[in-house]
Amino acid sequence: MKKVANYLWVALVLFGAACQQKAKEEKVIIEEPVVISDDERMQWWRDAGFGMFIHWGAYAVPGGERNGEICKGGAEWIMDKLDYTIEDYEKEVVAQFNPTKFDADAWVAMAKDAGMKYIVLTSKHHDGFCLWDSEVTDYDIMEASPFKRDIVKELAEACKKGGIKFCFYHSIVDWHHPEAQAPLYPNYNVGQKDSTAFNPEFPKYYENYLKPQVRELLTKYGDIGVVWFDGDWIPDYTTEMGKEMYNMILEMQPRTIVNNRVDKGRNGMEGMDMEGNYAGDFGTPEQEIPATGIDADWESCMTMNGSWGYKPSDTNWKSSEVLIQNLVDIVSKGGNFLLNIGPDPQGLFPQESVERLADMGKWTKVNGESIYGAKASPYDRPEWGRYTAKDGVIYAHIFEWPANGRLAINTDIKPSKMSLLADPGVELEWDVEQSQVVLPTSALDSSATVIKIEL
Ligand code: FHN
Repeated sequence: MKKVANYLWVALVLFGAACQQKAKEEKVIIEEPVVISDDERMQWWRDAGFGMFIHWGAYAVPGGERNGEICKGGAEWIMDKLDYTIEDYEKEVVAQFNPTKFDADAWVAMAKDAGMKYIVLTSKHHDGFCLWDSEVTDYDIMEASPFKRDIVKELAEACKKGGIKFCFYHSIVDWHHPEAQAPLYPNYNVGQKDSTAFNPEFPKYYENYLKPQVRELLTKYGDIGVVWFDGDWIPDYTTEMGKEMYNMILEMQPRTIVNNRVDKGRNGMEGMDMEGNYAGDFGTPEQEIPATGIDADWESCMTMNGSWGYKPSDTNWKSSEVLIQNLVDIVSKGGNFLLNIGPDPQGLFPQESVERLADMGKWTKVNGESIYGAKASPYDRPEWGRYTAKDGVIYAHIFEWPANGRLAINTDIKPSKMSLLADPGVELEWDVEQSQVVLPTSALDSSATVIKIEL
């Protein structure tokens, strides 16, 4: 009987497997379109709070100087500011770009150690030179420079390996592409010289060059966290183009985030959109922090000295303390901080940048709980620093240590427990009458000492 049962069991199992196989062959699996809510798409970025901007390209070779003349402003504008012809720029700058010390893994390690959660690399800046192996042009790292390595590919792979998001900056302005040049201005897009003039060739550049290059960047290098457009100001680029570009990106990678410079809504350097219906997921204040909190998604981008591109003559470096307090100020107002590095022509971060990244990393390792996933608090900004809030906890960031060792906090805050993120084992005394915290005699971190206030 047992043997018969066994045979029967085997027959049943074989029959079941055959039915499953048949069902699979017959079942038409319809891929449901990926529907992701904006909140779901934005969540990692909102929680990240802190990213690295990297302005790097052939402009690192002159470093803002040509025949002894210093380019005013950002060194990445040298082609325009020091009036290179396209031919001279190709010969004197692009053909000399050979950053043999470039090490993507080392860059990612420094970003992670600083507490940065994403990297935005200039794939192409206004000079039009492409840092990836483009099928659309030979004016790229593989053909026009002696380096012949795909920088975008190497950094995208290093980010994936390192577990941080890879994002790219892309300039709408292009001073090299023949169709982007206007007969009205000898060499380049009219946009940066005469913002009223139009370039009749621009629509061809948009269709046959700009969109195809954005498509190939979204096809060749895996998941892209953010597409960070720039150069939205030129009159040739229209809001219709911007909206079409935004939709194209989300069709290709539905989880990608796009800044507001994809369209025409940005209100200058303060970076938020004007009234109206514009594409783009976050505002982009540049070199400034909004005076008050903004109840919308926004990211302040800033340089460490005064130049986005490598500029050794610019020694006006912000201190680590200022950079840490900028990070806290921005997160306390509901924004992200995109802090820039301008690597040198060998592919190395300037030493001043390396030191500041290390200082920020020391601070975020101890106090990151008050930044990542934290938001603006509902309380008025205190004189002595900033509040952030997360999961029912308030974080008080003390920039100025009170001389009397007692910190007046907002009377609406009703603490149940208070401790120092830098010394969590010590519970702080709370003077209910005075609504004051009794502090240690001196600050644990001169940039910002953080108190965790559990309500
Ligand atoms: O012209 C660019 C500049 O070179 C730099 O890339 C900044 C960074 O966002 N954006 C433009 C100036 O607003």
